[in-house]
Amino acid sequence: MKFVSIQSRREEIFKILQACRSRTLDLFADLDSETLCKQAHPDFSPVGWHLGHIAFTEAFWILECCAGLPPVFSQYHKLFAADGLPKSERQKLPGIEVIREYLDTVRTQVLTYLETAPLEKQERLWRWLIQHESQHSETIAFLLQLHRWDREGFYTQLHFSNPKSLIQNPKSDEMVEIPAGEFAMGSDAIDAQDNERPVHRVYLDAYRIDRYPVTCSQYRAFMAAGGYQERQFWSEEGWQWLQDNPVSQPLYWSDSSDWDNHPVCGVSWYEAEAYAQFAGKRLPTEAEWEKAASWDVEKGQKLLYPWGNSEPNVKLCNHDTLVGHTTPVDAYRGNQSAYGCCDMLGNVWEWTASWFAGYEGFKPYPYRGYSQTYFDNQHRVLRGGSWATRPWAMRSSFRNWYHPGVRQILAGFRCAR
Ligand code: AVJ
Ligand code: FE
Repeated sequence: MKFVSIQSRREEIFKILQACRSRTLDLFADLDSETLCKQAHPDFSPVGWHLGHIAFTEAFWILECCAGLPPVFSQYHKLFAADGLPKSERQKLPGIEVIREYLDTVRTQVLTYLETAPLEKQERLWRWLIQHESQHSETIAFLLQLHRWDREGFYTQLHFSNPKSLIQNPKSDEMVEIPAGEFAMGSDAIDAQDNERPVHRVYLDAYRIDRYPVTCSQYRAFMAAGGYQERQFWSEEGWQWLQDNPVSQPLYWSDSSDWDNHPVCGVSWYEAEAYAQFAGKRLPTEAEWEKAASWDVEKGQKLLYPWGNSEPNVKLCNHDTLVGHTTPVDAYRGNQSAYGCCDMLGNVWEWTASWFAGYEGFKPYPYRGYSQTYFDNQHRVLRGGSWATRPWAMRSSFRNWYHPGVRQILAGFRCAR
């Protein structure tokens, strides 16, 4: 490991805190007060709540726990704490100016504290906090999409300028062969979440995995084959889910062939499972996904990102709400993994077959309810990040998790065999 002075790490954290905040606030530019306070869906809080919760979390961990400062805006603690009120009671919110004032007041104190904070002991917490905001920022982004979609129909506003598919017909059926062997799973880096730790060796038998995420045109074939009507494609649980949630297409779906090379987006885990069954494939385990994304067998090394160790940017993948919707699965040159898998980070989250669970030796951080509460065999792991994922929460070892029935998140999938 190369030595990085505390001072330059302080500066880096300062820069990222500010960059992350600026991306969050961009989402609220000319947002009306009704949308701020309204639930887009009963499973999710209003976007204004997420914004206040970002301020609350920063104040709690940095100002109260680290700096030992007295609480600020304590009248809003119950409202903006994750365990304060049920989601349906989070709609009576202060105005955007007040929430902004809350954010700014906290941030000013936080930056002052950062100047002298004992980073050698706290760096992990600061980096966790940045990722906490990043994740809420993504949630805000897809909730705003849901609101827009309710108002005007999601696809009317889209125009496909850039980037385009590189080739007319990406061979989206192609699979990549991953030979048997060990790889290093997880991360012990300073910015790793508790659920990514510790790094451990995993042996996998040979398998094949799709080179690209499943596209809309592939998924259309499933629909045309009676995908949503035929019992045979669905597991027992999946069929039950379909009876309880009678849908006939992904949530973010368009019939237009303009979308053919885009990844399917807005499917539950059960729909992904059914498609895989239809295709004679299965969903990859998260270990299979991570090995395909990150292992460089020739170097015997794990890479941070499929393309190597350089940070995500606009030329490498569709992320950070820079495009604002999905892009063709082959639109980005040079983002393939060492094994040759494409479009693994950004664009759409990818459902995996795995239940969310702690790796052996798991230690909760910074609190039990961050990850461990969800090791309950009721959450499936997603990998890779979406078009709305912030760069600070996107890497090959990053794990996301949701109930298998959730469709509002920006999720697609790829298959394995
Ligand atoms: C991992 C994205 C499911 O947003 O509920 C945010 C992350 N945890 N605050 C969520 C999280 C606490 C979490 N997800
Ligand atoms: Fe949170």
